[in-house]
Amino acid sequence: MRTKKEDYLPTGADVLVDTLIEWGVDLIFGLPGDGINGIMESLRQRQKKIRFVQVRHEEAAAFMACGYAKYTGKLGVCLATSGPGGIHLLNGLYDAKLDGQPVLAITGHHFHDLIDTSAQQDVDLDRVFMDVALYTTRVMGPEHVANVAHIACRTALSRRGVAHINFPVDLQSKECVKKARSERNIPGHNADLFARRAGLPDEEALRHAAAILNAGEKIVLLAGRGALRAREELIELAEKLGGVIVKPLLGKACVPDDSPYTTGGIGLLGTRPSQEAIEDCDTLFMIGTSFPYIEFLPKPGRAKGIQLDIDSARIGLRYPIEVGLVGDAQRTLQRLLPMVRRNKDRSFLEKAQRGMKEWWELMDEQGTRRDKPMKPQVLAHEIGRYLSDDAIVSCDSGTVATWFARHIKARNGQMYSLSGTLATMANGLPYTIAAQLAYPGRQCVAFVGDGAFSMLMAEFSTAVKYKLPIKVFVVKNNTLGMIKWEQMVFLGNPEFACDLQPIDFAAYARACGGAGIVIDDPKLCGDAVAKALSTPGPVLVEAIVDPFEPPMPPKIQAKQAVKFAKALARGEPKRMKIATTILEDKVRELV
Ligand SMILES: Cc1ncc(C[n+]2csc(CCOP(=O)(O)OP(=O)(O)O)c2C)c(N)n1
Ligand SMILES: [Mg+2]
Repeated sequence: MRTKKEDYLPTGADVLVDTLIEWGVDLIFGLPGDGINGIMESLRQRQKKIRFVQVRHEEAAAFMACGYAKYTGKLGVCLATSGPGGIHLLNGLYDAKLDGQPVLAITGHHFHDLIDTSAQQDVDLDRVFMDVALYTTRVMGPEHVANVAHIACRTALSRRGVAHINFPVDLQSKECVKKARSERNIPGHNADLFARRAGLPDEEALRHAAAILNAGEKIVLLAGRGALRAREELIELAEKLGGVIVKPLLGKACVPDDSPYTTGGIGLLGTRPSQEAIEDCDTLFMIGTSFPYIEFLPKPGRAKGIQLDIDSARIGLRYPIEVGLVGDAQRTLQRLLPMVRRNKDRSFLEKAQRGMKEWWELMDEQGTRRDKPMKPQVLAHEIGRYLSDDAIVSCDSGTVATWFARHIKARNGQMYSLSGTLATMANGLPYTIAAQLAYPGRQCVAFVGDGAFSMLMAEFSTAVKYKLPIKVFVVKNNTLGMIKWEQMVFLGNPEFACDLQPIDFAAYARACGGAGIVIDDPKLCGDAVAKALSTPGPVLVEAIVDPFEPPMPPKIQAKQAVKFAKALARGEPKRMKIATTILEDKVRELV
């Protein structure tokens, strides 16, 4: 045993963890296993500098890394053991890949000299991760670690995606010895430095874009996640152009919902004024968005297109644009603004504002209904009212995303996210845990479906373990609601295999050591939401809602109505209840 400090030789794992620390990583999400024991030991010894957060399922660790990256702009890091542990990470890593988030995944591998011998947990994760990762490599020895770790961190950050290091377990604990280095592997030739791009398009492209904007009369600014830090510039541009800001869901917080320049969301869970603005516009300016539902964009050629994106590979991805601006949204808009003239014709904007007035009246009507069973919109409406100005709200895929999109009004200073492009379930709770770890003083809220929550519900105990005062609203309709409606409305089929066996979520939360509250009365909902938000510690609210409330599209297409009628006629088991709920909603919209 060595005693003198100068005799200390770092292990391969020490080098990895020290490199992460050099890159400013202070949080790592994961679950131990015998394939990563060496890394765990290095983390144990460095607890003051880097915190390990233990999850119950590695998928959650990857979601946490992705959510952490989304909410902080920093590198998210997750760690899993060899074989099954690494495989569990995949869904969360695809979430990061598809939403362009910098995430580093570290996995263990078998003893280096047993790899590819059908040994236990002998899965070549560096090959498994080839599609999801921009950079995936296998460590060949402790002297290799610094080289690959620097590249992995830099690649994830600069190319905004997933990097992966697969680390054979024996090499993790092996000490670095000078003579083991190959002669050309001279130490000290790396830098833990990430240089940001200035991010500005060239002058000519800017002038071209300004000319198109100045010639346009009905301009839509489609502002996604890349526009989140360009709030003032977006508003100034909309004001000058008499244009309308339409927000794909990842851009929900780019301007507050009460801004007179926005018509809110787009797509199936968007607003009617957004859809009308898109249908009517002559110019479409896409800013930091790769909104994937192209059927909701103007028909090709109907509007002149401009696109601004940090990644030139995304320019022209969704629309036949005439000019592409490659750059940072905020800085590019700052350059563009002086080139843009004020549009005197305000009629396009004013029409959208009239539409929004009606839209909000409809949303308020839906959000303040007092009938039982409680409408899910009522819960979302009350959450929106009582959230604090610094709230960070995460959602899952499902009908819940519709209520989240329409009824929780984003305010200045808040943050909102969900799995945008992968549209996975179960990310909402891990995102919220990551948000709370990143911002201990802020209000972190999950708004999730019962189906999605139950996929990774064990992570509620992670919040209890780490004393994270998250607030989780589980929208309990005892069904995979979104799919039920899709089967009926898109395909004309009666619903099949969507019912969920009810779970007493509030009791579960208490069993985990948190608080569990049930809300089922719309009259008491506001008070209960306020109480839940102010209850210290982790709180789960089980909100029992009407399973028959449909997530209506902003405008129903005739073919959807026909399919829906067919589904009811073909023996939809709950057709009477469904038909009356929809009829009732429709009548309320009209009166
Ligand atoms: C991992 C995953 N599995 C399946 C789906 C397909 N899917 C999308 S929404 C949904 C239902 C969600 O149900 P729930 O969480 O209860 O929310 P609700 O629709 O009832 O509001 C399903 C199964 C998905 N998006 N992701
Ligand atoms: Mg559900």
